[in-house]
Amino acid sequence: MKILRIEAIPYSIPYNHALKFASGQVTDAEHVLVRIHTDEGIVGEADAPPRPYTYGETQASIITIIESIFAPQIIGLDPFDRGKIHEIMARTIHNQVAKGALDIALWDLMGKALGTPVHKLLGGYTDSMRVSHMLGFRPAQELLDEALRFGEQYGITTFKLKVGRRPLTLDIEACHVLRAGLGDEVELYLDANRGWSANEAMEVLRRTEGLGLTALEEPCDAKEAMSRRRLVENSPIPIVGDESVPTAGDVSRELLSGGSNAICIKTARSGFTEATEILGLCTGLGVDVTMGNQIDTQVGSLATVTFGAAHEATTRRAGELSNFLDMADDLLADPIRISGGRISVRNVPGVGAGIDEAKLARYRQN
Ligand code: MUC
Ligand code: MG
Repeated sequence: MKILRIEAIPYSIPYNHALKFASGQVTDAEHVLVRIHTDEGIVGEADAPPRPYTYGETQASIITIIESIFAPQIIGLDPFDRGKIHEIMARTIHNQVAKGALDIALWDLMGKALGTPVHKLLGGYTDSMRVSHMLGFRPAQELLDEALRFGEQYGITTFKLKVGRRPLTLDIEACHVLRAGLGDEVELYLDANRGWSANEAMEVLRRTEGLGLTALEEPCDAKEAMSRRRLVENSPIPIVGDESVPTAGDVSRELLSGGSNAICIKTARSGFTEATEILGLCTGLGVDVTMGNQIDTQVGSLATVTFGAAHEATTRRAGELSNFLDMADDLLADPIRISGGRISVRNVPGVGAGIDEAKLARYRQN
């Protein structure tokens, strides 16, 4: 089998309300649908969500890097020869989301060619994941209302609260209001997207002591190495590396330097191949992992659950799988359902992200 053509299709779907966090906000899913076509008519697909405030990639940069750098070198290769394709992609640094989408599209292709679901190819540990929902910046009472609604409607009992605001009291109050309103059984953890200094993060941890928060993600920039290490050493809860660890090399640097003691894996920026390397590093070292959300569509969320459900270590914690619920529409022909707080993998060949072509035609931008 040979790769004939690679498409990078820009599309835009609005959000019902903006998702705001310390490093930016999202009002529209201006993403890129990547399609790898083969001479046997099998097509592999994946979603690429540009996050300029996180990785520096834009919709235009993802399309350009795929069309002008990667596609000319990859066309003609056998999609099963992933080692060759990864060697080509590694010659260009960064561009993690573009590379991640190409990798997932290759796995989708292989699954389709083998007539096997990709969650089975990756590990086949289980067939669903518990869902964690990410709450963006909002006044405390609105956050509580949203969490209660998601609990009632979808059975979700784990929430990640976006923090990193100043004054610190905004987020401290939100933590107290959520804990009081949701009760002790609900899991709550925080993600500051580098919004604070390490010392500010320490203060927040002191002033939320006793609330049973289970983790704090990217409290400050990991480049502030000394203060970050001091925070990790003194924090009673895990300090999770997210945007500081898109590659396996970044993970080893942050773990070895003491910048993080838990790791967020995101398939959107690591694909399935590098996510597997990262998972191996973490399980080998005894480091906890979470399956994170790159503010994914349903196509991206399906990729996350496909990887997450395939391994035991990634199912210990709830995966961040539900932010597509904030979108006005999506591309999947058969929408994801959240039931009893869980999302299931798809037992069809590939990843199972069948695209509704009419919707793609409506939202595509070229
Ligand atoms: C997250 O976990 O940080 C916000 C920015 C980004 O790149 O991902 C999201 C969620
Ligand atoms: Mg994060």
